[in-house]
Amino acid sequence: MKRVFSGVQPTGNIHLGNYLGALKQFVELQDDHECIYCIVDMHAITVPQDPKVLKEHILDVAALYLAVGIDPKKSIVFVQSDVSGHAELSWILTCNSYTGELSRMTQFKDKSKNKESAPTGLFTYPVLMAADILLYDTDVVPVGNDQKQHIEICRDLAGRVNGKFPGTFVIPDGRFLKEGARIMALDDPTKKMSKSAENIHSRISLLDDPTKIKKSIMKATTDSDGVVRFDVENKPGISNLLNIYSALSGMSISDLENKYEGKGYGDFKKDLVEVVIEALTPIRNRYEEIRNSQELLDILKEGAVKADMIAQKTMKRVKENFGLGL
Ligand code: AQP
Repeated sequence: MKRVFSGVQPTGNIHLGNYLGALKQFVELQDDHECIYCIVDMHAITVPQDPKVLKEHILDVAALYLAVGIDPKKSIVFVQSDVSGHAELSWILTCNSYTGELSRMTQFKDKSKNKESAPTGLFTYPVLMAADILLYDTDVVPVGNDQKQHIEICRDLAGRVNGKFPGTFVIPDGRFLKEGARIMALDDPTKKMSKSAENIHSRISLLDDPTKIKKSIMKATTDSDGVVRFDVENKPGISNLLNIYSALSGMSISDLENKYEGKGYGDFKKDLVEVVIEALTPIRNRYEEIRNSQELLDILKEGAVKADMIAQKTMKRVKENFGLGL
């Protein structure tokens, strides 16, 4: 069985972008892959975090993993900082990375824009992400397509190390979906939907109640043309809503275009509100059941033990190949 690894940062509540770009794939892959899903809290501290809030967000993301359908009997679910191999391997990879390639990462450029100096952790974020993936001899990494560049640098780093020390790493492949691969912000469809954006109506979080969902969708930026048609270049707002509608309902974009031919954006948005509420209600209900349970803590504890066993095996091989330790 091929091994799958992926993670989500506990930087806020998971939104439709995270769900459609990444989590839906996590669930689909469980049946015929060996899956490892992580809550990447060490990535979260690349920007300042309130420790109490961070702790809550770790549990929120863990509960949402389970609520969307990740099954701890099939998949390993754990918190990144509970397995020390991530930080260890990250340092070894840092010593094999170059400032030039890291400066080209668009996520770093975006997050450090207009700052005279940026946190080093933000700069080396892709190296830690490469360590996360390579630590588990991962074959497949399901992510949204905003992460394409990070998967590429992970592959480059693994290939570079293997060039010096053959057989050190398995070279992973990214897995990107077509629909939902990149969900854009509702208030500005030129930017990706994000957990940390200030405007709460820029995103739909999986825990939003029906009133909030309705408000965010009805307020979503569209255009003045009034035709429901997929055209990312000229109609990014409507195209983004069509993407969401299609990914959640299973209807193709062209079927949706036909369905709303001659109808205005009002009708289209009203139906989309229903589709989103129907998809998210069971997730919210399941989340409420498990968020404060002992079961959740036990799953994370057990997951960390299992993940650590795999990580230690890899670290032994890596350290031996690099000539580290005794
Ligand atoms: N808008 C998006 N569309 C599709 N996929 C997305 N992902 C994130 N945003 C979108 C995918 O979700 C997974 C987890 O993302 P993450 O939390 O590790 O980091 P991120 O990409 O930085 O997500 P956010 O929501 O934008 O968080 P903040 O605001 O904290 O930076 C990844 O697979 C990602 O591709």
